[in-house]
Amino acid sequence: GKLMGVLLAGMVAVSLLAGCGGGAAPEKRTIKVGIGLNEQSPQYKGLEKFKEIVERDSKGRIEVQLFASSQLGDDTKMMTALRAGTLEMTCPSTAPISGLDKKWMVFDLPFLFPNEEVADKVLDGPVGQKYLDSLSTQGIKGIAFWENGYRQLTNSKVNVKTPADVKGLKIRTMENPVHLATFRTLGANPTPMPLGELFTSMQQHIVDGQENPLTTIYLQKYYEVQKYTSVTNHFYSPFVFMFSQKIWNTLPKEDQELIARAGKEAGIYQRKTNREMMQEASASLEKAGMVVTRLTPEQAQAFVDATKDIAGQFEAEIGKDNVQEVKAEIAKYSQK
Ligand code: TF8
Repeated sequence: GKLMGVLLAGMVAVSLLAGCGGGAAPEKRTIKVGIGLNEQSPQYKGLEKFKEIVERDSKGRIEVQLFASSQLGDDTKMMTALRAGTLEMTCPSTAPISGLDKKWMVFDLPFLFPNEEVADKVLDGPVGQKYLDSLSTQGIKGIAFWENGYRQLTNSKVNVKTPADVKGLKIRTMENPVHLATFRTLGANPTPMPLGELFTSMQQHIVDGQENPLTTIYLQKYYEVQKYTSVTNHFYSPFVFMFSQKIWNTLPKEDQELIARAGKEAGIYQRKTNREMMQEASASLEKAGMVVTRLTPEQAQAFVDATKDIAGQFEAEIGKDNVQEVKAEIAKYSQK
């Protein structure tokens, strides 16, 4: 009776003290995450997994709020918000990261990664980690590489099978010098613009085409305004799941660890989902009325040959060592 009461009171006092002292119980907090793609995308499915893990493992103490479809701005704008500390997280392609640090252009060189398994090994290995870590000098905490994936070319005018077919086409690209140079080399007229403006631009024939992974072409309904998809695999786009360094620095270590772990785990799920959904996308596009063209090995090789000088052209800007290092990693993981 009485003794129990005294003991309980003592325990309450101790836990209250602990709550106020140096080892403060972590506060409640909200993490906002913005992305460019819509809620059907594999990217969003990855975010839902992230939310599930963080909310479960923090027992609801951390709430994760998701914003799709460029509601919070395009990739570049969201990265600016991360750097300013006004948004916690986003997940851009590597392409716009080159606006902060040119060495990131290395991942967007044409026909760089031979397959997804090698991309995983390079990006999840020490070299990928080095790139993630280097973002801290830009005010960004790199959490993990996720996958946007191999990019394919769509347009409303011609069934593209060879580099010559691309000539004169107005193609929307991301804002990345390597992407622009690659399409210029192919004879296209590349026009960079944010993804949020793309659908309307194609509808109004401001551009003839664009390039994105098959899932995006399908889930963003580009088939409504595009006739031809050519499976060119010309770039492999990694995503980078990232956090505001400014906000990160205010988090207790246990929250940092939870977020980093959840971001990596969600990334494994996101890549898997991405690859599964990619399997269906081609048939779905055909059902929706698009002509989907798979290139013969000779046709595919013609695109590789036409863009083979791009890496050399950007070697100085990216840094010769950086290009060599990434290429050596790819070579290492490619042989088996
Ligand atoms: C693009 C990219 C985008 C993604 C997304 C906005 O073409 O592929 O779909 O970066 O987060 O802009």
